[in-house]
Amino acid sequence: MTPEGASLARAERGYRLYGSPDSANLPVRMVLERAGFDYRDVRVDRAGGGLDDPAFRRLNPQGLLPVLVDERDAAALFETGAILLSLGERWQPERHALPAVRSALLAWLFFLSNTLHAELRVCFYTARYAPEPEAARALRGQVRSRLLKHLTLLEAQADHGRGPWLLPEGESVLDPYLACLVRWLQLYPLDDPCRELPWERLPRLQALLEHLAAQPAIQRAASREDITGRLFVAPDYPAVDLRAVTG
Ligand SMILES: N[C@@H](CCC(=O)N[C@@H](CS)C(=O)NCC(=O)O)C(=O)O
Repeated sequence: MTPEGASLARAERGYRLYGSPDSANLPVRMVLERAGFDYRDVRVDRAGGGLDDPAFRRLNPQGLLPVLVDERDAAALFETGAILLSLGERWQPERHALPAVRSALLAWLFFLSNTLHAELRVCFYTARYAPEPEAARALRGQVRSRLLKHLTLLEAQADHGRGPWLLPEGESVLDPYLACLVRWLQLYPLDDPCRELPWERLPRLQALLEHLAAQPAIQRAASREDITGRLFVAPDYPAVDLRAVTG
């Protein structure tokens, strides 16, 4: 096989990750790096209308990041939770096959996706739900107190005494997803981030986040999105002009 043929064959076995710095593609990238899966990036120009591009909408009709295309069969997956489930099944097949572990994994994955992530989106895009500034401020305040209650539930789940992961059986796709959600809560929206979290009431989550942030694969994923410095606890912004990138 020629070198060109070899690299084509490699690319065909891998994934294509559609994303933008520090967007919902970040936990997907962390799992891709952690699992050692082959993938390449497709940068979507959020500020330049990339989410409305007809070719992108054919991959995700919602026009949201992330999208992951499996180049083995050209199948496109959207929704962070669905993508993570599919990667987790390939990365840790035994864990995903064990009924008791699978139940906990699915339950917490859906909680992260349809409760924590969905409510976080209300904080990011509050004007879509409450166009008046006063109402928007009040709504964001209410959602934030709910988010803190959700973190308390996650703290209790992490209190199993078996290590710094959400599941007692060990690391899973849940940990990077949770970590990125907690990161974004502290950083976005840019004009009203929630910089102070009550870490004294969240010691297990803090330990989990610090353990994850120390892993080379997680740091590699972050730096591929221009993120360096603190990742999850009192995190730093990416080294890009976010207003120019996200519009
Ligand atoms: N439910 C979606 C939410 C993803 C999401 O919020 N993506 C953001 C990037 S961080 C996005 O594309 N936002 C553009 C918009 O809402 O217009 C998922 O889990 O994939």
